[in-house]
Amino acid sequence: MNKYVERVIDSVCKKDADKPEFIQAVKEVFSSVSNVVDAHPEFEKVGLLERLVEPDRAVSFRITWVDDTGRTRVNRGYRVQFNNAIGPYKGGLRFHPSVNPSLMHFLAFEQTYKNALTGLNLGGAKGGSDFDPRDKSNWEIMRFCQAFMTEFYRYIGDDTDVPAGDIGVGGREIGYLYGQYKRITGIAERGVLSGKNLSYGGSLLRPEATGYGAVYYLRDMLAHDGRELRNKTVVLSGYGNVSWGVIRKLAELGAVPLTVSGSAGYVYDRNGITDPEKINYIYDMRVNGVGSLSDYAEKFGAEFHAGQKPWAVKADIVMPCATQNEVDIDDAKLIVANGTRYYAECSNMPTTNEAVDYLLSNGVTVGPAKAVNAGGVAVSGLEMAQNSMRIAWSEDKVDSRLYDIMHGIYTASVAAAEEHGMGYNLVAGANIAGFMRVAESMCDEGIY
Ligand code: 2IT
Repeated sequence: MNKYVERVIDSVCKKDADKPEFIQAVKEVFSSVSNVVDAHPEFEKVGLLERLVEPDRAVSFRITWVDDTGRTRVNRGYRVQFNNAIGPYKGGLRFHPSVNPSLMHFLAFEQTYKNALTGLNLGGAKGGSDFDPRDKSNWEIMRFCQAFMTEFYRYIGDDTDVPAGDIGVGGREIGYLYGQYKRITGIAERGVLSGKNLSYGGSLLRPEATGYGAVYYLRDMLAHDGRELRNKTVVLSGYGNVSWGVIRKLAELGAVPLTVSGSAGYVYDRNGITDPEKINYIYDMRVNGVGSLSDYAEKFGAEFHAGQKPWAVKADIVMPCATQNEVDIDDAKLIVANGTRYYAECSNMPTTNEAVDYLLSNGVTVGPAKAVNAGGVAVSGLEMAQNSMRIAWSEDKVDSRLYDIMHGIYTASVAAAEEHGMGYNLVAGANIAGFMRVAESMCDEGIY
């Protein structure tokens, strides 16, 4: 590996020893760009890599709110503004008990390269809170969002930093956050948040965009080998927004999604999760909190496997859609043993580095998260564009732009890996293509 790359990775391992997810992400990106750094000795002169592993700023703040019983509750909020070389900071907010500084650092770093890959002018950030929305009432969610924004408003703006949703943050939460932002600032600045509902400036297809984009990318992965999605079986995890969009598009294109999962276990539906009744059931579970995965199994004659992940189920394609590090080396061995040929990461860093290496060295085509799931933030970028022009595009227009962006990411990744002597490698290609865009902008903008 390039000596400069090695040195910077070593320094991150020391300086950020308390941030394991961040270290994992830095190693993944930087090991892909070693050949690129060899070819650009000027990067070391301007301290490019040292600057790329230090966020512009990371804030944490107290969020105080009152629950339905009148008790005062305190949570911690975060925003890591990692890099704005190519545009305003952009990235989701996650409300989940697992949120901590390591996860925020990693997600904001990852977002920087993902956003660069879209070809839009978006910098990288991530934020959220350790707040657990699961057992909260609607009014508790509203008061929490208002309390969050009461501190958070000072860090964001439509040309500064534009948050959106992520795990635990959807249209309802974005609405409450936006309402509070407007109340504090007195400005109907719609472009300050994306993922808004349609009623006040959201974009058509933003809710579907991450899942649809992932399937467009997957289609290119298969087309590379002259294959089609029709009748291919797919194992996926999660039952959230990403899984929902993936399942809808797979069903539309004639593929057969077999599984969904949650913390309680997974459902294996041999007949395929393809009819609207099944898909709507899963949607209602998440958005309206009705039903459960075990009830799904009973209602639709499927199997429920309590306490397990779905990776033992045999399928042509695997698409993790739930959360970070949900596929480890033992899971990767199951996936290879099942004869799976295509693996598309839909959640952020679902696979440990060791598991990715195992899949790649066993001939599985791996689509990396920062490319596969970039459709969500891409349509957030399109939402910002519509807001700034004060118009709303048709669904067809958004969908065709989304398709073009995903296809562009795929072709740019293939070309970048080829160009740097790494063959057909979508993981390395995405890292190189995203990295080069950020690196070039940073070199153009001077040392700071
Ligand atoms: O991980 C992600 O890319 C997101 N949660 C979406 C971010 C966005 O700004 O739409």
